[in-house]
Amino acid sequence: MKEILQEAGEILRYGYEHNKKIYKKGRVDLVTEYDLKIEQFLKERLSKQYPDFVIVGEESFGGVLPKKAIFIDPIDGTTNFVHHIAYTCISVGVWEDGEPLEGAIYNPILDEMFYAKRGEGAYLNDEVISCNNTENLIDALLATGFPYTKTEKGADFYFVIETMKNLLPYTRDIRRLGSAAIDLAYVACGRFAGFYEVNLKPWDVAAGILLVKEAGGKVTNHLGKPYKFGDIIVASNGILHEALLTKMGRW
Ligand code: 2AM
Ligand code: CA
Ligand code: CA
Ligand code: CA
Repeated sequence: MKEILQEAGEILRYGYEHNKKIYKKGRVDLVTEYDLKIEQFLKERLSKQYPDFVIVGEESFGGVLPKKAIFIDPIDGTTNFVHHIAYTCISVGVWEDGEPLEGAIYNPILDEMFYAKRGEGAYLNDEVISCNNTENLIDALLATGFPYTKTEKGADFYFVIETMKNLLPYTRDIRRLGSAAIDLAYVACGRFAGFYEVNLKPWDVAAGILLVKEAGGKVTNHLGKPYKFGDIIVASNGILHEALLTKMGRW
């Protein structure tokens, strides 16, 4: 899997340095020719390597979640990719019966390969990684993301504003890097103490969830219940998970 992501990373790195066709899927939702190219490349390579699994990719999702699925996000952080900001990656997560088995997140710009296999720990460029030991929110650097529906005063928008109001004064700071997969990888390697976001899709989190768990952290929904795709996601080093949930507010 790591070799496949490394090869896909070469396509991403080339696109990052060159002019590219950019399409709008929505008002602020971008897709480039490289999202499509990388998804195609991953589909071909992964379907040979994992013949029993159905590949579910952001740019070709049909609406059904198979029992044995490989969730791929060919470029997570497309807006960063387009604006030449280095927080952009390829994310691949292998799941069976609602449980993650294997996951990799590769940022080819920084050449950082995050990898985890169930029961075998989490790695960054072949070194073992673990979540940090931050105990108090006031010492915690957190990450979050904003949903696409940010102009409406709908539930998602309200969630963003309210959680920011509840958390920001009580933390070291909150980052918004623009790639949910990288945010989760950074919780796994201890750069962030926690991460939360509303309205993410399976391919955004499929690899990152396993990384955080294998690195000793915790992933739940906003109520502290086991995370299911579609829930608000809350990931942390585990130690400050309850404090984070409490301060966020129970939605
Ligand atoms: P994507 O790049 O694969 O679409 C972070 O909030 C998440 O939202 C990212 O994982 C990213 O996934 C997606 N995203 C990208 N551009 C966005 C935008 N302009 N507004 C909101 N979310 C965006
Ligand atoms: Ca997208
Ligand atoms: Ca994504
Ligand atoms: Ca994407």
